[in-house]
Amino acid sequence: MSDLIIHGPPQSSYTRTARMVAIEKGLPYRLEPVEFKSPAHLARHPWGRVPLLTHGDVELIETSAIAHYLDAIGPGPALVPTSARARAENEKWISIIHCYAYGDLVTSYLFHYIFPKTADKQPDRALIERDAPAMARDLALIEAGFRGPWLTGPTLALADLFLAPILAYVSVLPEAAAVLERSPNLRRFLGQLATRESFTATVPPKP
Ligand SMILES: N[C@@H](CCC(=O)N[C@@H](CS)C(=O)NCC(=O)O)C(=O)O
Repeated sequence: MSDLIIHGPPQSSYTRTARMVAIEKGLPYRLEPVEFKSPAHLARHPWGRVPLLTHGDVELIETSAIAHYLDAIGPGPALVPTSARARAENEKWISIIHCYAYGDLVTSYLFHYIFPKTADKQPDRALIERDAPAMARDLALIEAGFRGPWLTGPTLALADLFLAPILAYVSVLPEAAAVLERSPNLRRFLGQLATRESFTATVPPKP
């Protein structure tokens, strides 16, 4: 089989999703860095995002496409549920994470902590207080949506691997930790992840 290369930094939550899918599917891969917004990067991804995937003559962008490709080629257990309802819910959660939750949890809330724009480089409390309610609302909706130990039911699915990196990132921050205290499904979910190689082998380095 051709080398499988996932291009992206280990801090990137979407790159972590692609790596987790590869590991869950039993696919050896290599992680390669990307020179962000370089001509080579923009030639592969005109919007300048990560991850990218190279597998022989297959070149892919967009994490959902990458994840579905890896699910189709890997020998590990299927990560797309079989029942019509769970299949649709898997796509629903992936779409919700792309369209709403990634923005609310990561680029709004989390980024106030890891990329503070204040002169003293301390998190801006006013911005955190402004954006924490959307993060809390999203986590509450996800908590209420669990259909079993995993988001879509009894088995791990792609949607779980989109949720895992962003939930892990925010779970250590105080406003999100307070939501988790009243969210047994999300806490159990984090506990289950902690036992999986796909999660432990992809822990991002400290910012
Ligand atoms: N729709 C893209 C989103 C990927 C994405 O936003 N990745 C982040 C890193 S987790 C990124 O590349 N950020 C760089 C930027 O926004 O300039 C996908 O699903 O792959």
